[in-house]
Amino acid sequence: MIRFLTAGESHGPSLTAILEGMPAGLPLSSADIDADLARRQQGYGSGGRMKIERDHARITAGVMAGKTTGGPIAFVVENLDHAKWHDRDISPMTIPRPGHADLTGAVKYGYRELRLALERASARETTMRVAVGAACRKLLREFGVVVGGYVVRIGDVALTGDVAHMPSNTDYLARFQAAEMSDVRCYDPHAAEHMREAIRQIMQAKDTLGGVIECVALNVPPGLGSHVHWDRRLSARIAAAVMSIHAVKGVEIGDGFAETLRPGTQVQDQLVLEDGVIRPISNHAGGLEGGITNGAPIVVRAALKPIATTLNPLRSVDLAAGAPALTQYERSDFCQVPRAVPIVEAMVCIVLADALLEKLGGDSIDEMRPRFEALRRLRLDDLPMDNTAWRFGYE
Ligand code: EPS
Repeated sequence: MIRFLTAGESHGPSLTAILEGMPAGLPLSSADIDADLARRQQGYGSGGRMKIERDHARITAGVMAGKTTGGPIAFVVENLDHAKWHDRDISPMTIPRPGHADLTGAVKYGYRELRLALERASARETTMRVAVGAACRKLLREFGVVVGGYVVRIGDVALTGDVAHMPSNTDYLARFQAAEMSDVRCYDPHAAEHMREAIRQIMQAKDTLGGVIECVALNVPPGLGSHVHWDRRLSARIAAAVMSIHAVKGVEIGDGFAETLRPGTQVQDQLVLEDGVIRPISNHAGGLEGGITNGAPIVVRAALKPIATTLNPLRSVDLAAGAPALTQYERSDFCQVPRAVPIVEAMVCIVLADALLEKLGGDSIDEMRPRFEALRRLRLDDLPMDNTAWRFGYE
């Protein structure tokens, strides 16, 4: 339902995105988009580029008189740094940085200069993911869905939560708000202090540090996604979308890998009936069972590796000289994890908006609204069981 493309190089004149499939009648302005773009620019451990850019999305199609028309929406963000690159003579880059797309991009496209790979592979592209995600976030908000996130690990400094405690929506909203006040986007001030120190030390050591981000979607109705095909499972769609973010090397849903440490009876979310509504007593599944939303908060974690560009050089090969060489430094972040929180949120918003549109259909917000109200929930009344025997057979 929702499709998008981005175009643009890190130091080219501008970045572009086209978002297709948004229903008509959604109020949308560049201020909605810019708020998330600004969040993507902030975070301790950023490199010098963020001091240069003031990312602003110009909406050049698909929104008229303040509302979406149903046509493709186009966003343009200028690269202010382009002024310094325009018509500049470039000394050839021939030493690939391990972990970046320099070498693989050259193998794939036959580049005779590695900067061509760098320019498009740069995480600068995530600006447009965030722009598209902000529009999808606006759609989700119309239906009460809230998506937020925070950092739960930087290097070996982890936020240790109480696993037995199931956070309420209020707890999650408080976490989102507190994380936004922190320059490492961690809601716990004590852990944030240690994370900050770990980033400070890594900058001093001329190295880089990765971490883990947790993203949570609240008030998602049950019944989005499907168990019937691999590519309709919402868990798989979320994982693929988050995995597509630069430097993400792992994605977990709910307790993820930790579920393998416990027996089944301690992993499944047991059900109780309260006032005619079926409720799980825990949320180890992270809001998804059988690839379908179950109405509980969707909890997604993304593991980001440390950025590949390091001030301390790494061993590589000069492809022009055909000899061993050390990497040369390109301006970069030291720890991108705090800045990447809105990027993970954006990809989750895009997938959830897509799944909501798939479930509801409709070309306008007005068409979607009554269909949303009529969705089956976890009320016993919504789930009438025939309670009659039937013969298992096909003809
Ligand atoms: C980024 C812009 C880039 C990098 C960074 C993210 O700008 P520049 O190369 O001019 O400094 O700072 O990209 C990477 C760290 C990377 O490895 O691709 C941005 O806008 O987020």
